[in-house]
Order: sequence, then C-alpha cells, then structure tokens
Amino acid sequence: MSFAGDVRLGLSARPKTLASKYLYDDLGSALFEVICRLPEYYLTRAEASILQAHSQEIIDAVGGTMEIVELGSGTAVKTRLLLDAALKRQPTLRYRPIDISSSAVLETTAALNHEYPNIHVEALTTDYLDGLTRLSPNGVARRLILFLGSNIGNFEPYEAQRTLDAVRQALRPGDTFLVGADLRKDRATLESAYNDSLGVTAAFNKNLLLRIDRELGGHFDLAAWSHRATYNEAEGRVEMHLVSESRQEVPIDAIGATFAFDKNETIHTESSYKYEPQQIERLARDAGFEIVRTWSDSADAFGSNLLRAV
Ligand code: AVI
Repeated sequence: MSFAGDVRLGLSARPKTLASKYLYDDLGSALFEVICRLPEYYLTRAEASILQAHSQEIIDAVGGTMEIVELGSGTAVKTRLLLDAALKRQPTLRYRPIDISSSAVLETTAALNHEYPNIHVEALTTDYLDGLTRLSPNGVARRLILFLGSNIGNFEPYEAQRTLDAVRQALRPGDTFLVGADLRKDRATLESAYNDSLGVTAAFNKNLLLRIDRELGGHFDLAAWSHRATYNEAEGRVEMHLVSESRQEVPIDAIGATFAFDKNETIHTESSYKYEPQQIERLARDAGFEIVRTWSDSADAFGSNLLRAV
C-alpha cells in the first residue's frame, strides 16, 4: 500500500492511526538518531553496554565460522562490536544488512567497505520479510541474524511472531538469532524515555504530520497538535499519539479528502512493546528456537537474547 493509501485508511479509521514506519523519512531518521543520545532514552545505551561487555561471549556462543545478517542496517557502534568480535575468530566475514531504506544501506556499505577490508558487505534493499527469503545459501558457514535496538517492540505481537517465524525459515538447525528487547519496568522510567525534556520525541512524532504536508499536500498546522506518550500497562506498551488541540478539519490534496478531528481526538502513531522474559521465551519456542542465553545491563532495563534454531 502507498503512503497516500495508508494515510487515507488510517485517518478514516476509529480510533485514527498512522503506521510507525512512516516516522522514518530523512528528517525522522535524523531525529531518531538524536533520540538515541538523549539522557532519558536509556534503550540504546543499555544495549550498547551489554554488547561492549559481552560481544565476544555472544560470538563465541554462536560458534564456528559464521556470516552475519542484520535486519536494519547498523551503521552504529553496536553492530561493529559484534563484527569485531567475529573477526577475532575468523579472517574474513560476510555481512548482509537488510533495510528498506536505500540511503541507509548505501551508507553502511560504503563505511564498512572503507573501514574493514576483511568484511564483504552484501546489502539487500528491501523489507525484512522479503530480504529473509532472498538470502542466498551460506555454504558451511553458520548464519547469525541480528535484530537490535528493540525494533521488535514496534511490531504488534502477531507481527513479532511472524518475523520470528520468517527468521527461523532463513536458518538451519544450530544457526542463531540475536534479538534485543526492552523490558517491562516502572511507568516513570518508560514515560520519561518517550517524553524527553528537550522535546525531540515530540518533534519526531509531529514530523509525521509535516511529512504528510510535504509529500501529500496536507494542511496540518503543527501548532494545533501536541505529542503524548503514555504507558498502557494492560497491553505492556508505550503508545505515542498526536493530540488535536482543537476541533479542526484538515484537507490533504493528494488524497482529495478532508479529515475532521474533534478536540482531544488522537492519532495513534506508534506502539513500543516492553517484554517480560517469559514472553520472549514463548515467542522463541513457538517459532522453533531455544534460548541459549540472555544478557542484560546493570539496571536490568534491556535484554539481548541469543536464540538457537532447533
Ligand atoms: C525504533 N524503536 C525501537 C524506538 C522505540 O523505542 O520504540 C522508536 C522510538 N519512538 C520514540 N522514541 C523512540
């Protein structure tokens, strides 16, 4: 479905909703990079601290000669820690990032080719599910698939299960999957991570309206909208919403329609699920994995789970 088609459907639905994947245009991706550096947004630092302390242990637990596939294209520190650890065990390495964004894939490929003469980067520009079916056979090497950053948390539970099933299909028994997941914790910590004091997360959220204005000829007035992120404890997820500050009507030229919003009506723009360890275990088991080991940071905020295909 196109952006215009999804916007038409989402703004016609009750309650109104827009898919979180649309948060990541160039400006949205740049804002997300900033979010990862905010004092309140503990996720990135927690996962980086786990990988800083345990990359070699993780790679040793994978065992054998391996190739590494990543869902998303990790330009950042975290992936490099694992690549470095793998290169301590083998002289060369094939690394296959899968990302829908061609600019992200190109940047990663260029940077890694420049820095690591012993890494052969073979990028796939497509969505995860398609990319997983298009991986070529990996000979005798073990395959390690990475899914970092708690990106799994932005999937609805059924989508998370479907992704794990697809990952399992791309692996042979004995191959491994490293998945990072943010853990359930107190409301105050969670809500402050998504309501930072600089207002970057608010800008990240509101950029979705700007994107509709830019790409679809929308007429959203940003001053009439505010950002809200709350922990829905029953569902175990932080929800991001855009809240209409007044009763208003917004035309979107490319859709040829006008959408009406009541005062305080919201558009649900993202869910970020927080996991209990047993939920990860169940997801893993149902997809045909066993948990080799879970590493967490000193505050037990985040888990890095190494799963092995059975
Ligand atoms: C990318 N993803 C794991 C982030 C999260 O925490 O759910 C996206 C994000 N949304 C607001 N802040 C960060």
